[in-house]
Amino acid sequence: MTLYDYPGCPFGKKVRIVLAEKELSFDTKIVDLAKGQQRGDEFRRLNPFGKVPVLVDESCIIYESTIINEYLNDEYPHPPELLPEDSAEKARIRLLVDYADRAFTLPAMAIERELGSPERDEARLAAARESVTKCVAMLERELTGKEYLSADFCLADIAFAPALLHLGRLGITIDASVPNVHAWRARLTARPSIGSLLKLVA
Ligand SMILES: N[C@@H](CCC(=O)N[C@@H](CS)C(=O)NCC(=O)O)C(=O)O
Repeated sequence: MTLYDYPGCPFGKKVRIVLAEKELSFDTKIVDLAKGQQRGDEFRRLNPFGKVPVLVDESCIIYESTIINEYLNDEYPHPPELLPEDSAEKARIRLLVDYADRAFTLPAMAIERELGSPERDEARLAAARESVTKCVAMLERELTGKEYLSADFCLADIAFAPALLHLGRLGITIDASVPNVHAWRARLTARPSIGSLLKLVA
């Protein structure tokens, strides 16, 4: 199995967590986004949209981190099962995964980009911060009385993890004011699949 990835890409990290949870071995191929390799014909044959991550599992080529993670969970069903069985609960978890990508990870990436830009767009920065802050408030409510976003650790916990680990670097503090999120982050970081991400080149 080969994962096409770029260091620091939160969507690649989302896939790496599932690969680690399933104890699957894989090779990594770095697509140099800074050099525009994602726009080359060779990579576009794998993903016509020119984005990492892409997973190649024998003859199967998959892009979009959410689809890759669902594939891995279906194809390698040995523990842990990362989606609940109940259809309604499964739909709720899938909505949370989608929400994590759109309302948390992408705005977190926008904050990082604006903070590092010499021509910072303050309005864009404020909107991205507001989205991430609202998301943290939603998570605080969602995690009341729970260890994870579903009864067991699941794909939604995984979808939030990469950006969650880097919020401090973006000036967003997860502290005792959001005790459920604070405890959840500690629980997630204690899992080897997620704790090991902290050592990856950010
Ligand atoms: N929705 C996609 C997003 C992937 C994505 O945005 N990847 C970024 C790197 S983190 C990328 O490849 N960007 C290259 C480009 O847009 O040219 C997923 O979940 O896999």
